[in-house]
Amino acid sequence: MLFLKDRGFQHPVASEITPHAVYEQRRQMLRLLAAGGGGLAMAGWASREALAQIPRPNKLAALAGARSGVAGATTMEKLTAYADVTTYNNYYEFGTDKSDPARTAGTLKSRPWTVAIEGEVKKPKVYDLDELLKLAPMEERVYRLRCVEGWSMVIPWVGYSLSELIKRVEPTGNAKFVEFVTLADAKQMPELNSRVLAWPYVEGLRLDEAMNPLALLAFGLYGEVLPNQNGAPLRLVVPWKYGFKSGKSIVKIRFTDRQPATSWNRAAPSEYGFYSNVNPNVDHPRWSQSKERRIGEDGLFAKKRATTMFNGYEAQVGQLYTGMDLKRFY
Ligand SMILES: Nc1nc2c(c(=O)[nH]1)N[C@H]1C(S)=C(S)[C@@H](COP(=O)(O)O)O[C@H]1N2
Ligand SMILES: [Mo]
Repeated sequence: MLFLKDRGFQHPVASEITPHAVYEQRRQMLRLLAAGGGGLAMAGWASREALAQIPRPNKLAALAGARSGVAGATTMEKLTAYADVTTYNNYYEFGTDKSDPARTAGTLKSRPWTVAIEGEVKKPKVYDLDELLKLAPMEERVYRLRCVEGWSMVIPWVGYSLSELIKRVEPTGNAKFVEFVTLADAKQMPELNSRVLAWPYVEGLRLDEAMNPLALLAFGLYGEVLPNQNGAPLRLVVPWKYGFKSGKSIVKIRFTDRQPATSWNRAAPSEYGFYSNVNPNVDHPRWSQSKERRIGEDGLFAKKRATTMFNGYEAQVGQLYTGMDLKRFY
């Protein structure tokens, strides 16, 4: 704070600062730095303080993460407000309206929790959540999340690369795909009796996609454990793919030699393929994918943003798809 003052920045008195406002202020500084506005001392301050100290909304248990060293893992774009991240959700097990999960997911029991690792691995194992929380150092990653419906958010996740877990269970030579199975319990999830999707919600990745360091096993956001509606206690975040590839509340990870049958692909195969990479050049059969609405920017004069190839992560993941026809493998 003092530092900001010394540099002549305007800021409110401490008592008026919400954690989110402090966070935004620090990020503003980082953007200035990135634009060449600061010196070396500032850069040191920035990396030590600004991204590693995550102000919390003070609702849930703290879960801190150090700034990630993974290339491309932290966008400097403005964060989507915590209130939006936690009240505008897709979690169909808790209702299909965006506002449903925040209201109804209180019944999700996120502890005790286990994740079974099965299939083509040398070390199959049922991990307890506490073991997973200590498996690798927690990192903060600020990812864009782009839903296939045409909206996006910028969210500071806390977690570590999925590859950390994959390395430890040692996939066999037959492992070509990874299947993610999420919780399906009618006692905890009000919509499980509905036929919207085939439960459990299943998603999948090719093994090399799952090994890409950007594929994140997330346990928290905004410096706290995940709210239930965002997929407590752990979920996947695959930032270069449409949001539905990022399964919430994962209970099983299965390594297979065959491409998994995923829930959305089974529900509407012509609309939702296995790959589902964000691609402004391949439209959804019923709507364009070339633009997106950033949640929180939906005022009267807000312009839609251009959707970018692989959601802006092309430098990091483009090589995974060399030679593939992305219109065919949508
Ligand atoms: N189990 C489960 N995971 C899910 C979904 C779901 O309905 N059930 N919805 C997906 C979709 S469509 C999106 S856009 C993201 C939304 O994540 P968020 O609510 O944390 O922004 O979660 C994905 N993961
Ligand atoms: Mo989505």
